[in-house]
Amino acid sequence: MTSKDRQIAARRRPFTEGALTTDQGIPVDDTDNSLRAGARGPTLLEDFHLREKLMRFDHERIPERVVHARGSGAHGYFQVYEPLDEYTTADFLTDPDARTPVFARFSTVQGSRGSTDTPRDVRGFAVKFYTRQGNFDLVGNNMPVFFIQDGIKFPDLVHALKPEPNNEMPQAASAHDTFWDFVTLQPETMHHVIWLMSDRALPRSYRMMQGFGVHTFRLVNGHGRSTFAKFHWTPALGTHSLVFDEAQLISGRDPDFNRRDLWEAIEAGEYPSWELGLQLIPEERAFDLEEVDVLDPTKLIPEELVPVTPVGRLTLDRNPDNFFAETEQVAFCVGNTVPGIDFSDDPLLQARLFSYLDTQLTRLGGPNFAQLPINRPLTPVRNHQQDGFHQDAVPTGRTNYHPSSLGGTLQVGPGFMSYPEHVDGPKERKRSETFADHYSQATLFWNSMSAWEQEHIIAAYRFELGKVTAMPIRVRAVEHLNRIDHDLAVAVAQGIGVEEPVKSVDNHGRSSPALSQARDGAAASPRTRRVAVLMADGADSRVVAHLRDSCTGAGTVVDLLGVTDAAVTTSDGVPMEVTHAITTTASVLYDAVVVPSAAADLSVEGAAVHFAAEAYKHGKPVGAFGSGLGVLQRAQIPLTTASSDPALIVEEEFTPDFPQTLLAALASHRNFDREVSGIPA
Ligand code: HDE
Repeated sequence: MTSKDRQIAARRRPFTEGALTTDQGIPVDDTDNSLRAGARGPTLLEDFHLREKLMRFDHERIPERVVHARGSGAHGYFQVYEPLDEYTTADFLTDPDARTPVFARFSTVQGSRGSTDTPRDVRGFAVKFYTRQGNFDLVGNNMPVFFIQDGIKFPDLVHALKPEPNNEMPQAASAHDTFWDFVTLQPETMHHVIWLMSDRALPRSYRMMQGFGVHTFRLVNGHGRSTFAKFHWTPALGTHSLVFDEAQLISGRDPDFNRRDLWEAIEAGEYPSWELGLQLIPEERAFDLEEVDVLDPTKLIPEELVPVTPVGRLTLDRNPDNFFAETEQVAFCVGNTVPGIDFSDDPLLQARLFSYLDTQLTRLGGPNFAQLPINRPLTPVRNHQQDGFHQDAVPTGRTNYHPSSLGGTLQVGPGFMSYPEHVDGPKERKRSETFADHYSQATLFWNSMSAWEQEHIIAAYRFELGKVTAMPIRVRAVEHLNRIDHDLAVAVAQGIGVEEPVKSVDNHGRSSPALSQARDGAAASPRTRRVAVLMADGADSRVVAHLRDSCTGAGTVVDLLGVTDAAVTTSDGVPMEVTHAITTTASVLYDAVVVPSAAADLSVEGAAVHFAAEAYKHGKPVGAFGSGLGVLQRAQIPLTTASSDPALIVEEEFTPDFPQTLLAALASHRNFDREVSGIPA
């Protein structure tokens, strides 16, 4: 057949159903070769497929979020336990049969979209509820307070926190001069800063962190009665953190650590869930809360003062189909609210009501972003909004205004009604005196920490301030710490070359036990925790299988790691596949490590010894039996402390109790007391 005949035959072929097309729907015969004048000749401008393909590629990026750029999302649902009509008319909070679809996005704050998941940072916890009355967005964080009291300071805060403008360093880190310069000049930040220095800034998993609406909101019931409310999310798996050394190592080993964790858990059917709780404060009580103005977002209301009432459950059960279309394009807005949920006069919240709607104009390229599938409410949208970039709908008819007598009039009301709060006051740029105390709650937080949590906080301040080059900033920071707690200030000063301060204020001595993560152990479970089993030739296949099955039976993930990727030859000669070679992974990607007995001596393998030593240093459960003990000895793990260390499980030979003890240790997360007894993380 000549080339002309081949052309004719090809032209006569019917188009293939489902074949690749251009954006205009034209089927394409070749997407691998551009149109050229001869096989070795120049490319022709006429090639519309090439031009379109490159044009689309050239414009794939949109501006990343100015804060919270790096995030991961998932779909799920929310269900309220009991009707909350006493407090609100919000449909999704009053009908226990309503299973409200949601999309949640978790994020870091400082870093760019491609930065690591595990910096020391606040985490965003934003949930879009697609309710039967329209979208309600709860755009919160994993810490219950915020740095500043007035939204007008937000650009200053974020400029100081982000990489410095002259050299765009450091990425995703608050440990630099401009951040500490700003916060030490703006003492209202001190409470949030101590949270940032705590392990709360290093969540083990998005599935294991709390969420908070931060501001006081207002619930309004059918009689028009308003109750102030604070929103709390409590994770079913308990609240757990990494240690800082580990978090930094993970940044190199797996920068997608939290993203992968969320994705894999959902893929495995281990659906993360959180209980929604409310702190409900009748308006009349709002002014007698000791030392707390409910409008001040740098303060929390201690749970001991106003308990958290559990009201419903959020479950995430579906990963996005497309990261960009859903996780990147989702547009949260604090102002997206439904009848029955209203705002308070918190000046930070008020500023946010502007900022979120505004930022999407640039980020999503115009005013029609609510039409994107992920942002669309489930309820019909009817209004006279017109035109603009990316208008997706085709409005019909002549009347695009209200009122009209030419037909097409839309009914208005009943609908969202703002709470008729009485306001009266002179126009002034002034903060309330009830916002003036910047230290008492930082002290409350410090007093509420366990010994190991306090150690971690001191180490974090030392690390962060140790990176600050301007000595006066370090000195100022110590002065502030001295007003929080003298011992804390002295411990930090000693680590950063600053003179120890003289005690100036007495610690008020109050604490709020609910703030400590050490208290959370009871809620913990080994489910979805990751166990590394370090394998060597000659391991007993039945013992390893028993160990693995007991652990997976309790919902943990077990990886068998070999010295290489090759299968291990077990004692009965049967090959046993390994998941990875030890050298392609790291202890920081696991929650526990076990070294079973084997004929081959694993203690001569540096990578295995390092693996066990590092896991031990990070407070993780470490177990071994038989010859596996040699690895722990070589790692200089003090085996004699096993009787007082529930996370150090060592046995001369494997017993059926071994997996149970390991699982119990995993459920308790870590043994951080190891560090207090002299081995710092
Ligand atoms: Fe945000 N914040 N914020 N913020 N924020 C944004 O909105 C802003 C604040 C929070 O996963 C931006 O769509 C101002 C507090 C989360 O998409 C922007 C102020 C809390 C997310 C913005 C605050 C938050 C954002 C950037 C002070 C916890 C990520 C991109 C007045 C209660 C949402 C965007 C997502 C994102 C402004 C303070 C949480 C610029 C002006 C307090 C979880 O609009």
